[in-house]
Amino acid sequence: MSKPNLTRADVTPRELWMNRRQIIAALGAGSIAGGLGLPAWAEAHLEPHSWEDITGYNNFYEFGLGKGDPAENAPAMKTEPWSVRIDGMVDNPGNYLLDDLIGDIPTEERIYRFRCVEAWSMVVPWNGFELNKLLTRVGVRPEAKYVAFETAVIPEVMPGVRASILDWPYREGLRLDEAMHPLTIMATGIYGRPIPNQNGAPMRLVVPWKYGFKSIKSIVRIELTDKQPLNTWQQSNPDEYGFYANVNPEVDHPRWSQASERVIGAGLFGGRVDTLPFNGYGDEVASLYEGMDLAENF
Ligand SMILES: Nc1nc2c(c(=O)[nH]1)N[C@H]1C(S)=C(S)[C@@H](COP(=O)(O)O)O[C@H]1N2
Ligand SMILES: [Mo]
Repeated sequence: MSKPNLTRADVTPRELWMNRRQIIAALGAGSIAGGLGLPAWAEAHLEPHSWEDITGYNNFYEFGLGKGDPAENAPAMKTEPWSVRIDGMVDNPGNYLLDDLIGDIPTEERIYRFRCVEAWSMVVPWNGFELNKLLTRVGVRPEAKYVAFETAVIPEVMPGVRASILDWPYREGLRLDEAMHPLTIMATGIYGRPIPNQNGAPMRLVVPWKYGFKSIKSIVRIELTDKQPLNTWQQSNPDEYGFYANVNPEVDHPRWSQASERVIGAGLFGGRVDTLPFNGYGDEVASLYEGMDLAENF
């Protein structure tokens, strides 16, 4: 991964660097994040991390526990063709080829801070589309209250699956209003390139105000349901990981503080910063949790 004495410009191809400058200029004009606007602190930290950091330091336990394991092992996964099963409380259930499901939905760039429950963070320039577009397309029935997701299970190329580290498939879930929120995206690219396998190709969820484990990778099933889904990390350790998993500096993990985070990368952008409620997206999402005790619903 990145070497301490290099700047971003040194480790990133010039065309990407130039794009980043343009992105920042665009941010000033308020054209990112669908016009939602971003808090001032976010602009200051919105310099995206390098391609090397984003694609070389990963959590994807199907491919191993080490941060470098996904980059090493995930390229062996075949992502074309890819099918996604849509089922439960939807008007148009079925097994869809990914291209048929999302092929003509336009993608846009979203530069989001990404905060892992392990207390590290990065800034990632995703390419993707709002999940609500996909859900609207398949037709959510009125009785649906939650969305449940599952990752592919391909033991031949997934050493972590063969080693039974967790109960596979990896599962995640959102309340329907969280899933429909304009900040919630399906990502299919990073830096304008197809999303690498280690980051969750060909399509992964990104929910920027929640801990990273909610952002499930390499999705093969989306189910609309009226029951709160049991997500993999809650299932494996309910005292440490909940369903909501909203970034919250005031609720510590039982084994470490969540008050601050280590920004991945050396030099200019490395270091520790305070963690913000909802990862800095509180203006947009805090109202979703009005009246809820977020220490209890961690
Ligand atoms: N299927 C699957 N999705 C997953 C994970 C995983 O192990 N398996 N790890 C989660 C965790 S803990 C984090 S922090 C993010 C990491 O995403 P990144 O590697 O793109 O930074 O993916 C999440 N999605
Ligand atoms: Mo994570």
